[in-house]
Amino acid sequence: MYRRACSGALQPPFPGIVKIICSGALQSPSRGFAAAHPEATAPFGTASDPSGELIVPLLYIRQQIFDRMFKFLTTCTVCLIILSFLNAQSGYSNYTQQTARLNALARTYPQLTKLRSLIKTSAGKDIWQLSIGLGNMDSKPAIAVVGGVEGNYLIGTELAIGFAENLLQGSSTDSINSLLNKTTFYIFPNMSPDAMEQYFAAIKYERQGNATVTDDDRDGKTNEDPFDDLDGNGKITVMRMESPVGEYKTHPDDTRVLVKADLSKGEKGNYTLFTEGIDNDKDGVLNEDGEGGVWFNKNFTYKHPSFTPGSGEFAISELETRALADYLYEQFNVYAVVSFCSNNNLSTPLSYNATSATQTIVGAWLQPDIKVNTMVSDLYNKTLNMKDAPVATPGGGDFYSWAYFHYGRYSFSTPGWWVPKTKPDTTKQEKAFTLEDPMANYLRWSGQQSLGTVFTDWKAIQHPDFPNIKVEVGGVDPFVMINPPHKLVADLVKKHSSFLVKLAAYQPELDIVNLKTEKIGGGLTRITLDIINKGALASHSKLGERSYWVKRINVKLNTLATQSVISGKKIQVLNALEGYSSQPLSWLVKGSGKLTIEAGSPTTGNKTIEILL
Ligand SMILES: [Ca+2]
Ligand SMILES: [Ca+2]
Ligand SMILES: [Ca+2]
Ligand SMILES: [Ca+2]
Repeated sequence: MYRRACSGALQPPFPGIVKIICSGALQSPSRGFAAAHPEATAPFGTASDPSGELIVPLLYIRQQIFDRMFKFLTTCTVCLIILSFLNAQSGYSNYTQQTARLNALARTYPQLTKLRSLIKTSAGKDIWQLSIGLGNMDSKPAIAVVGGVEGNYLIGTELAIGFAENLLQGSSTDSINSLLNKTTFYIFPNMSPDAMEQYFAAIKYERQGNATVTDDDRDGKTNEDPFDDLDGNGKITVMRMESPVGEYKTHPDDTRVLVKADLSKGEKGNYTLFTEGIDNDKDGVLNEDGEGGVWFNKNFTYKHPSFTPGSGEFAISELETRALADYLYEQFNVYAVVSFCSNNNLSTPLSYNATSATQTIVGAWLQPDIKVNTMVSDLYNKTLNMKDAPVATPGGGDFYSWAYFHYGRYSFSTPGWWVPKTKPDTTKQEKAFTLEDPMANYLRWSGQQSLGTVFTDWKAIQHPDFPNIKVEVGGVDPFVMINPPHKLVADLVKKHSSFLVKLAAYQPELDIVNLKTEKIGGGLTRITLDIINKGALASHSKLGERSYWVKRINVKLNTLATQSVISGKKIQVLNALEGYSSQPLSWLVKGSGKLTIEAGSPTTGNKTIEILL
């Protein structure tokens, strides 16, 4: 038996295992191997025939086995090194790697960080919150930084974790140390961990929904018609079907690309476009209900798109949306929310819409907040120096709109990266496009950047739902048009970190100046002073000023029992103080001795002065 094992079954499985490991099935090669070859689980020392007859000298066999084991382990090690190298090259961190990076920061910088799981998603993945600051973090004005707002924007999560890494690596410098003395950062790197893992899955597609099981088309069945990888390339792209009444035609300068035919110019389309797949449930619609439940960026309260796929049964229906909203509502010290997703008011600021802004239910940013947006956008563009960002209108139920309209804070959002407008490379005989199109531009750019294969060429398939019609599968890879090649991530992290640090320097900051006390007879003293905002941002957004849930600047006179305030309020609440502005206040106080005046709010910090009457 052993001879058989040695000369036959035992020999080939070793290279077999190596092959399995090399091809990526790392989890259970030994289990698979053992199941397929139970004889190989026999201890090596029992190398004897059942009859007890030794067929080959034992030492020789041991040496043979040792040699093979050594070769096997060496090959495994090489494979693992190659795998980890490839992994490092491919770049984007999956959930496990994100978790490891955050834990590493918490371990390395215990004095400056607090890492906790805000909540677990329905799939059991932690929503991490990394708070960075000094001392009592919740008592200082804060910026919330949120990534994974959309599960397909991996760059957003990289920017959020990368910012934390950059900030903490610089924490020994005086400038970062004094920043952390004044400002707290609440970082939520990935609000869509269930969806984001689709990037790393066997079949890649841009997913935004979490693991909540949903019936997207409300037919009583769940996940009954997902995408189908018809060409077996591990990616969900698109299908084009020839049709005399199709909406699409090929791009005049790049035949790989389809563009909408312009009916107003008398153009005629000849293709209909679908996502890749078949009609699994035969209801006449393709891929209408696959895996992927509720979208984080569709589940918030402002203009919640109820009854649309991905929005949830009701606003804030999901564990992670609820947890974040609940948490932030209690954090009165947050003055700005910076999120990374398709929504964008950083590279291009919003413009004032008087009609919507003056409605009873405010439908657009208020004018003073638009000014702030313009200023912050200017800071962003000067720091990033990236042009031609795509325009995106929030789709409702989105986090960025909630942060302004319902949370009442300055809300800034950016995709973090977009495909630059690309000039033709004349050395490659490229010509200027006669028709501007994002995909054609992307393919030109990726070609010039030598990014390798990013487009699956159109290939005809037999489609069961469209017999006798020419259907082709192909198209640009998922993710690549919204997430940069990983080699660009470090520079983007550096620039966005710089932007966030500069934004913190715009923080509202309260002070009390120009104090004057005048004795006016009769034991009365007139006190005058200016409350000023030394920061560039207003103490609160104008919209926040209207919110009962935002804590405005409170000014309080603490008098002795022998003192009384004759005129002026002992306690008063101020409206938002614009950036670099002041508000004069005065009181008439009767009596003598010490009194203190306190002014402050969670977003501006506090200031106390002492006066001797
Ligand atoms: Ca369904
Ligand atoms: Ca495919
Ligand atoms: Ca269907
Ligand atoms: Ca399908």
